[in-house]
Amino acid sequence: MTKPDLLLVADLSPRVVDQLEQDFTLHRYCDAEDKGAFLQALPEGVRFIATGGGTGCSRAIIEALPALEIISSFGVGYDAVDVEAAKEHGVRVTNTPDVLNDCVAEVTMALMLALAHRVPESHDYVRAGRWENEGAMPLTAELTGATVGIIGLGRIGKSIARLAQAFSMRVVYHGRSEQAHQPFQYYDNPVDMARDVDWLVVIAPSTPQTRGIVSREVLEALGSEGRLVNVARGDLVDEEALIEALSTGTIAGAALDVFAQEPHVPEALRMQDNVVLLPHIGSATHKTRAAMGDLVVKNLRAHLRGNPVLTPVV
Ligand code: 8YV
Repeated sequence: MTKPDLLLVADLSPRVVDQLEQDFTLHRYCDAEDKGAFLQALPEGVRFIATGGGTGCSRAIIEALPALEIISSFGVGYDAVDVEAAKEHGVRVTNTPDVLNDCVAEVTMALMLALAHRVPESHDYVRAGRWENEGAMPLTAELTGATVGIIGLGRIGKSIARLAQAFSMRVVYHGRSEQAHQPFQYYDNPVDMARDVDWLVVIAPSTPQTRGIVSREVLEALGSEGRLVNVARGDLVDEEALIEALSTGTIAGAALDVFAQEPHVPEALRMQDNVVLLPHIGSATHKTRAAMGDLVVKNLRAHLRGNPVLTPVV
């Protein structure tokens, strides 16, 4: 029996590709030099797409495939998938939620601990032999007893809240609306919340409503003892305003896993000494990436067999 055709829009891991090849004939759009010609040369009736959170799927691709039924996207964030186009054309979209909650929450705590205790600089200090020659490092901050304000108390936000509580932090949050049955104080306004917290953690999806939510005004409200952590998407933070706030001491520091133009990180941000910067590794462990990849495959197989998909967003 011939296998149905699947367009591989992002180059997913060998583990995912190997599994997909069992059920589908793969067309590697991700490797095509001339994308337009590649789409035109596809066999008729492509119903399946696999892609990744960073690459997503454009309207042009969706509209080039009139038989398209499902886009299975790797990653919980699906802001790079043109969801409006998918809806218009009756195409299902799935993502990979939940399986990455613990990992992203762990990386968030790693960022907070690294920034508070100046772990990267201290590590470099010892390795460079400076401890012996120059004496002790300056004193640092700690998490215990501090207040953390979470922007986006979703599934990952709640995992972060639990870990923060284990560090004896007070947790408050801002989101679209107040959630029933949460023990944490709610703020309907990010500026008011920023004013009251020591740490501001961003873990909301990128939507027209959240883009730029960490504005100049929010950074000013966070203040000279406040620290920003972003593990969501770079476009939630006004990066220009952040660079200025870090240079002028408007805030105490920032720990970032995500940036506006990945993998480009502006030099003015890289040169700050009050930052901890990671290359978008929030979910990048063997265990979590395997679980995310398996979910991409399970959604496609479920749809192929006429079963409900596991994690639909559209
Ligand atoms: C992935 C992410 O690194 O899940 C997400 O939304 O940002 C990360 O877990 C990314 O999606 C990889 O494509």
